[in-house]
Amino acid sequence: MGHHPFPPGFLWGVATSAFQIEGATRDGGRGESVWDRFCTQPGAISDGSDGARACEHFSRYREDIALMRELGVRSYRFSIGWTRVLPSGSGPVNEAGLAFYDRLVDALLAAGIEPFATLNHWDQPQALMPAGGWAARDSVDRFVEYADATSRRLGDRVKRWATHNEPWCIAILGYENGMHAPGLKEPRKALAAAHHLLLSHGRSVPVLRSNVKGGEIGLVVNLVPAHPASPSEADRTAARELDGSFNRWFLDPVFKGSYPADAIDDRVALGHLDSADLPFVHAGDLAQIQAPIDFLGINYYSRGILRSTRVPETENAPRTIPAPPPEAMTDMGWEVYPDGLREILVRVHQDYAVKRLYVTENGCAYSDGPDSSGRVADVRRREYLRGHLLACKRALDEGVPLGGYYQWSLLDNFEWQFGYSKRFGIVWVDFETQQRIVKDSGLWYRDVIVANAVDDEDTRERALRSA
Ligand code: IFM
Repeated sequence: MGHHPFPPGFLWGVATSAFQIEGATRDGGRGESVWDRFCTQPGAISDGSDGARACEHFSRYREDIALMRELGVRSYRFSIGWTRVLPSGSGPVNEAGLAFYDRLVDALLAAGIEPFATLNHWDQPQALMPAGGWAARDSVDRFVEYADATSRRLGDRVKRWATHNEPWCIAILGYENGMHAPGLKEPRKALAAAHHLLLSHGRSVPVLRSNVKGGEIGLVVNLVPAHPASPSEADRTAARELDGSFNRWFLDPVFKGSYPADAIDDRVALGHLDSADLPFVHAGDLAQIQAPIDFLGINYYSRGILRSTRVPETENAPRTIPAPPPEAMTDMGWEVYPDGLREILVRVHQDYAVKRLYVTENGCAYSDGPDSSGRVADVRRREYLRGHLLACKRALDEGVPLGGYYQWSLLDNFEWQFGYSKRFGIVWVDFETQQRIVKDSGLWYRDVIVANAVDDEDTRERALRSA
């Protein structure tokens, strides 16, 4: 049996986001966000729910910090609700909103937990939508204004800041697929939105640096290892295309100062661009996007297996990819594939030479709830976490400068278009009573943190088997 120690000082964390847990969407002067509005669209959220109550973290944050303390987490990655700070997207800041984050940060520090703030976890002010939301260049200035106001206030205590969370999701799911707020299906706008997200990131880096003395500033992206379903050229092309549109479209501008040429050609071929001249890119933008950052946060959940649909089925049969066995799937229908995390960490390290990497999200949805004794025996989540932590360890052994791991998520919460039907927490939440119960996976994570190490196998189970 293997015992795998992690480096001293490795940051063991948990992550959440404002809209998914805070609730109190009409309290404390908060303004409407694009997700508040999206939730009112019939059919947008599968269980018809919204973020109005969520986990009531806005009033229960002290209880949640006590839970984190019990679990021994060293760092808490949360997001600031943009519309708590700037209810109408610009103009005077809402003192009550900033005061909430003051209290949260002070309570975290008093509990010995390092705060890690993300500025934009998808909740852009609805007031910016008439101008076009992220598809409009004006959003860049509005975001920098927000980053400035927030970091001026909290920068003396919060030392780790991410600008955006998963710009791919905001731009593509929000503006191209219509699955997320604001629910548009306009690929051209999606590409403009992606650019404005990246530009607002780059433009706020120097602002954050000047407001956060001795801070670490970065960006959080979700990445997917793209594997061809077969060695055929067509499938390899499909994998390259996904890698280009999903991964490199967001990494290359930040670290290389350019968009990937092959992925631009793919978009031209799809009719999403008229030519390789990107109309939304102005002179000087890419240099600003390339502002040096201190870390990249990587969110990893699963891999993609790509089968081309562009060649006749006879040449590339069978068309469909055999589904992994049910035990290898989470409730999201995502394959459990831990080595993809090692692969993506090593690849980013090799291709982009980032100073420091964090796994800023990793976790799984499983519906396990309390048994008659009140225990939540979520063995599948524990094994998911073990597999992915061992993948982190292999990446560290391969020289990746990995500084920490943030489990997604501390609490079961509002899972966007799936409402409360998908449970990602290591803490179970009864959304009626707001009772919290630490799941077995949470207790296991606590032991990992204490040991600063992960074992290949559960020692208690092994002892029981050999008894
Ligand atoms: O819940 C989300 C989170 O908000 C962003 N990353 C993926 C998680 C699971 O879908």
